[in-house]
Amino acid sequence: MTDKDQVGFVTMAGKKAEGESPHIGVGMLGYAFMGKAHTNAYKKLPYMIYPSPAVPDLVAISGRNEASVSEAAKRYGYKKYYTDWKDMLRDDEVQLFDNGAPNILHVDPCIEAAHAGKHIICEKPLARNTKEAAQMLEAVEKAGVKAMTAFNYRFVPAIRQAYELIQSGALGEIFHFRAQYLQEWIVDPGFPMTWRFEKATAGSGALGDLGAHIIDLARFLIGEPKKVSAMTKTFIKERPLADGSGTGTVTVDDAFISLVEFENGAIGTLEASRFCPGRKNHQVLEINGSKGSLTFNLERFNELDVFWKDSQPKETQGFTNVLVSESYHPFWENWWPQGHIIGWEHTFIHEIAHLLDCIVNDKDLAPYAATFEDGYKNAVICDAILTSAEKEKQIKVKY
Ligand code: SOE
Repeated sequence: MTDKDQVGFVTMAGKKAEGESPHIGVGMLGYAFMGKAHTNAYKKLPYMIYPSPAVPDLVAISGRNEASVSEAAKRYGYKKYYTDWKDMLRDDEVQLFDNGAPNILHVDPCIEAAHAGKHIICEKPLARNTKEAAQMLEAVEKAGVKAMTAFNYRFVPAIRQAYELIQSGALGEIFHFRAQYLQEWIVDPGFPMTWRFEKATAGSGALGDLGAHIIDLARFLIGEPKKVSAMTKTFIKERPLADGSGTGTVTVDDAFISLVEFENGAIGTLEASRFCPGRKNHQVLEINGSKGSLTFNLERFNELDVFWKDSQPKETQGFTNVLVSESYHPFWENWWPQGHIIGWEHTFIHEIAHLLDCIVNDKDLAPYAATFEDGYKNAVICDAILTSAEKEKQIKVKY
């Protein structure tokens, strides 16, 4: 028996021959946007990340509608399909549960998966609120499974590079973290009701959908927030129902803006909205420290702008645009020659490769990936932002 065999769940993984990557059976819930993005990563990973920490086997996919889920199984290459996620979680071939379902379907399936001893990757936001997130965290801690919250932007090479620079002290004392996550796709009042517009199904609106990402990046890059004060706004309160039978009431925020004070003394702003015509997937970060500044724009995925205060004569000082695509940049050892750029889909490959490595080699997901604890803390901050907006006062973040 090797050391790896002792690591509980790894014993469940298929092949163990010398020099051969173990196999891990994947069970996916949901087949829409995130189901597709994650499946794409499982398929590419074994031949792009070499040697792959593990080879994902697409065991099963689940969803309520049999016609759609069977078609998805065929299209994506899953061996089986289930119309009830509970049946999928009873399948012994499934070792890793991937939850790409709408927010309302995060809590029960993840808790059930933990009880069944499956490792988990769950889409963000981890839960609709703090209470659910706490239950999920407790379940995975008790089960001792690896549990990742899929905050994929931690796996953008330029963002990991920013993390490394900040950790090394290159930016000095951090004064500011400023982030916006702006999109345009619901500005049309004719855009129909979906689960994303109801508190009961989504938890929150732009806050949980987009804000959760920049909250996670703030915690990853800068540290823990101490206090928040915020404003939320719902611009369009009634939307047409998708079946044309009338209108439904929007019960979540369309946008939020928050001021944040961090434990380390930095201050910042966070803003998210899906009402910004012209902004497609505009996630912009700026970090200012005593020795320099960094800025990143998701729509310029491969680039990081840096300014070093004392590195040049003042006459030629300015922001430098760095193309993050060298073999020595984070994640790049597996990709193309310099300048042959990568994109959004690759964040999922990096994220899942890390998860598989942590599963088969019993490593910690933190600090590089968001755990369920990070997902829980994120939910606490989202709830603090909502409370602040509702009560019109500053709220202390208490985990
Ligand atoms: C839609 O607003 C969305 O797809 C989010 O749900 C994702 O989390 C984000 O990465 C991109 O935008």
